[in-house]
Amino acid sequence: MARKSTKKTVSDAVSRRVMKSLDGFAIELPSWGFADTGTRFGKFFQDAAASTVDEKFHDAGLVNQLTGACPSVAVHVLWDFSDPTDPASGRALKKIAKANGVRVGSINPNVFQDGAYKLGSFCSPDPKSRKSALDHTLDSIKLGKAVGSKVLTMWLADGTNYPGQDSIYRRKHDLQNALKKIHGAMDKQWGGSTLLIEYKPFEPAFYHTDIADWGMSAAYCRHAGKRAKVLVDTGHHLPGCNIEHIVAFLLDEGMLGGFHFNDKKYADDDLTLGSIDPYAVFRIFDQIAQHEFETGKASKIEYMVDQSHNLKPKLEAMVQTVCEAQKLYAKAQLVDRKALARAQKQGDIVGAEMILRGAFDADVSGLLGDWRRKQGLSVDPLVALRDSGVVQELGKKRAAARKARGEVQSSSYA
Ligand code: PSV
Ligand code: MN
Repeated sequence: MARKSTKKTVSDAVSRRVMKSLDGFAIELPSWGFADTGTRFGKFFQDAAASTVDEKFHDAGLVNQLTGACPSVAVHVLWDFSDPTDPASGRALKKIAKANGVRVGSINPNVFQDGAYKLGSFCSPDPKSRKSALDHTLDSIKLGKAVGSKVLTMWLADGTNYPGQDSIYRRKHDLQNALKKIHGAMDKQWGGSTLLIEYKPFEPAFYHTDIADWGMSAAYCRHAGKRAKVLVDTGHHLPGCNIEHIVAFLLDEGMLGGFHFNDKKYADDDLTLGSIDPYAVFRIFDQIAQHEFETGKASKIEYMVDQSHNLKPKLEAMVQTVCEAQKLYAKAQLVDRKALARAQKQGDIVGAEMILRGAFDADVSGLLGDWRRKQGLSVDPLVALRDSGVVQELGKKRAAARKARGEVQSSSYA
């Protein structure tokens, strides 16, 4: 079987199907992805980085305008709400989102930053810290309702640094109880909402992490209740981990809730999607499309970006990631599922792999260009952004505004 180029082989019917599936492919942007971030060794500031909530939403709105694929923005409760205990601040944020042509998406409580969480949040040995984490999350649920969001995303930094530091059993039970209460509050107050539980193998905890992998996350979801689902942050896996297998397994269990997209060379969420291993991202989308093919129905999956990209210009990094996600998603829709099933049945390993590789290697730029033209967008949003000079303009404006506010954080690089 010769490998064929899509330009010649994609029929009108396939291209219509891919275009239709792109219509339904939305990716949420993280408000924090537009602000300056750093590493524990320091921060490198960018003149054009957003430093206010208005600026974050402005930038998210711009990425949505350029890509046509990002209608919502994930928010971090302590970083984005003027008063996290007051639902009125949620209503104010809703207005800011609307003014920028987007809406508020998933709500991320912050139970990792405060000194009270030094030994953990819901798992802390200190009941006061556990209570403070729960109170904050219950407030976050009220905010979620006030902004009209439907998703609460929980990520905990909880864990220990040394063997013997704490009882893993006690911590597990306290976390189960807290998640049950959170789920109960969502049930009562926030109809139709989903609780996403994220996992991470290490950092900031370096001996054990209370939700270290997808299996633990799924177990906590089951303890919490039906609306709890697993969130897969692509960066949060140890090297060599087969993420698409996890995705397929969770889908089959009805436990996959969503993604935080990014890439990594080692382990964490610092690089832009597909910058290291685009084939791995394609294989994730392939499993999702395969699940749809086998079950005849699409699963509800929240696609979100969560990447630190501390050196790339924020807006460019974000547009790059969204375009990369669309490209790899489109390629996965090209897999000839019936031919793949035949090859699998015959034990034709090479033939089956060629079907996948053929789709991955296919040139979908024409298809994506057609889709974008149909939406009235530029065929290459990244080039459009770079040609517009908007990053430089924002850099000048924001650097001047910071100076006027007396903030000294200019970088020698824009
Ligand atoms: C933690 O590393 C994480 O992936 C969680 O999703 C947080 O909400 C986010 O990053 C904060 O930067
Ligand atoms: Mn994440």
